[in-house]
Amino acid sequence: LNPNLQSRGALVVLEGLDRSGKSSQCSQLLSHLQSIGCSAELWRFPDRNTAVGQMISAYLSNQSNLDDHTIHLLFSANRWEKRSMIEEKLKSGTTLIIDRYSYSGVAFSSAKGLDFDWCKAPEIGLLAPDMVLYLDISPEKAAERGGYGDERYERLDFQGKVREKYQALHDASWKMVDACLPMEEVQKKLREYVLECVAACKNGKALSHLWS
Ligand code: NYM
Ligand code: MG
Repeated sequence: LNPNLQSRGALVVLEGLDRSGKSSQCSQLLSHLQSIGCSAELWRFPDRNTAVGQMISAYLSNQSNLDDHTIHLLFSANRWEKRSMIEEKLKSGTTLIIDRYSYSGVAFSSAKGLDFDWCKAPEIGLLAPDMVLYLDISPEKAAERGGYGDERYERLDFQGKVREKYQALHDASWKMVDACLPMEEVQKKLREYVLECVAACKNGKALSHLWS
């Protein structure tokens, strides 16, 4: 172990279409990490608890209307308001599992027709995840899972566009997991990836920033 390297927690992001199973997988991951004595927390974006988050929540539940650019920037602001807390957590040795991050921001807004690079711009400088786990599912299969809710974006045709945008965003650092495998198998794969990532960060892997 190089003594100049800082041991820290890992920043792990789960992404995927609505009803891809992210939230259940995230909570199982958290329980697993905690059960093996790893300090970990589960966060999600949007974080609906802040003032900005409440505006986002009202928009998603159709209680308010906002210009597409405006809501995009609010989603981004919601990450920026948590940026320093994320950094503190990681530096204190806590691993963060985050349900959605900047990739959701870009995929959902650009699927509406906003310029892809314009959508990426406000995310520049946020902490880059150490690992992105993408739960891959077709919108048709996702819709079979008890159907979508009533929130904005939860429509089959739109989810298809979001998936295309995710495909444009993903790079070699993403781990693609077939979300149609049995839940336990998805969880098994996710655990393997996360443990690998936690070990790398413990051994001094440096933090980086978007978009890297
Ligand atoms: N969403 C989420 C965005 O449009 N932009 C973002 O930056 C983020 C983080 O919010 N359909 C969308 C994706 C989801 C919706 O998220 C609510 P969830 O995880 O379903 O509560
Ligand atoms: Mg949802």
